[in-house]
Amino acid sequence: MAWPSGDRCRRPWLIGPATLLMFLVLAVSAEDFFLDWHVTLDTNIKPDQPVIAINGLFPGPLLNGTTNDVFHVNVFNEMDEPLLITWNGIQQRLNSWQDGVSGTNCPILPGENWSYMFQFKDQIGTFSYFPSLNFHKAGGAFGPIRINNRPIIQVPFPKPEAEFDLLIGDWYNRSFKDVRSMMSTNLMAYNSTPDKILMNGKAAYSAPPTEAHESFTVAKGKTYRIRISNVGTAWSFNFRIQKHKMVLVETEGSYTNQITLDSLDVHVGQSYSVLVTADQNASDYYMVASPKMFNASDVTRFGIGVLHYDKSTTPPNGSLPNGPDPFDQKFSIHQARSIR
Ligand SMILES: *[C@@H]1O[C@H](CO)[C@@H](O)[C@H](O)[C@H]1NC(C)=O
Ligand SMILES: *[C@@H]1O[C@H](CO)[C@@H](O)[C@H](O)[C@H]1NC(C)=O
Ligand SMILES: *[C@@H]1O[C@H](CO)[C@@H](O)[C@H](O)[C@H]1NC(C)=O
Ligand SMILES: *[C@@H]1O[C@H](CO)[C@@H](O)[C@H](O)[C@H]1NC(C)=O
Ligand SMILES: *[C@@H]1O[C@H](CO)[C@@H](O)[C@H](O)[C@H]1NC(C)=O
Ligand SMILES: CC(=O)N[C@H]1CO[C@H](CO)[C@@H](O)[C@@H]1O
Repeated sequence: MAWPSGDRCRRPWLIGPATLLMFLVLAVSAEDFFLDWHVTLDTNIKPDQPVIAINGLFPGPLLNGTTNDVFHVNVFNEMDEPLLITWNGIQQRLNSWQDGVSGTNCPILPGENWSYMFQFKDQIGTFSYFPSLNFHKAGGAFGPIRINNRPIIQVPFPKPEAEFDLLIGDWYNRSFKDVRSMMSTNLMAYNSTPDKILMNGKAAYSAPPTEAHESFTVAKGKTYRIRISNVGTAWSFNFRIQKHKMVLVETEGSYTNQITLDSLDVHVGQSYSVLVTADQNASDYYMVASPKMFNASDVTRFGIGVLHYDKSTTPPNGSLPNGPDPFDQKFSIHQARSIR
């Protein structure tokens, strides 16, 4: 892999007169957030190989802001290779050099730091960030982004009891460096499949008990917003919750027509918000993400988490909820077309 360096890589001035004016005008209502992020290779965090952690966290910390807020993220690259982080879906108007992709941004060299500065200008919704160079995404450094409405702007559904970020992605049971080498030959790149699916960086419920699984605690009768992003590198997945319906309300910055779903297809890079009401008997229920275009009988590769009712004393039981046939492309297309 090549990345620009030296003269080709001079950084443009951050603050021109126009940008300065923009920030002065908006300073009235928007908030500034100043964050230090230390990006490291972490060998202590499960699952099984060095993961790329931000401030010791995998997935990385939540960026939680409101429309027009300004984020200053000082990224310290404490890995042994160049790094960039991209803010997937943030529009970066007049600000493309903050987007963190090769070509508009210089890589942050090992041992160096660089401060991103960008605004959630006129945006709302659910997004994610991830590292954009060198297959780092297969190792971590991704995380959730929430842009909340300003208080005077109405949200088209009642305020949920709580919100959960749910980053789901395929995962290889080896280091991202090995995965990267593997992907450099066509034969391997086309024929290898991920080994499993993680939910918020955690293994499946069915994995050995030494590996934590994801669990969301809910109260019977209450409604929750789950913000789902596909942070994987290869697999689309179908997401569903045992015995529960989901109401789709938002995707990547737009509120949608509210449709009730048994399951939702999420392709790589996409984000959705669904409302889930805890309207079943107090129990634990499976949350499942199964790969598309892959033989569904191999449940060892599924992402499996738990929706836990706070009064529940029973572990999840019964069979995993069925999704559509993973090879049924008409289902995917029809679902995508029904979202407006
Ligand atoms: C996110 O920000 C909103 C708006 O400031 C706040 O109400 C909410 O509590 C924050 N959530 C988290 C998890 O930080
Ligand atoms: C690197 O971090 C230091 C200390 O926080 C800060 O003063 C400096 O502006 C940062 N450099 C860049 C290029 O962001
Ligand atoms: C990795 O996953 C594959 C299945 O995709 C399995 O055959 C192999 O044993 C796993 N290796 C390790 C070290 O867990
Ligand atoms: C809750 O449990 C009761 C008794 O076991 C059963 O009759 C009822 O159908 C259950 N309700 C739901 C929503 O599953
Ligand atoms: C799916 O896998 C099962 C068990 O591993 C196998 O019996 C079945 O033939 C496979 N189906 C397809 C369509 O490959
Ligand atoms: C999802 C499901 O079937 N949950 C059941 C697990 O077992 C308890 C106790 O038998 C039932 O009450 C739950 O409904």
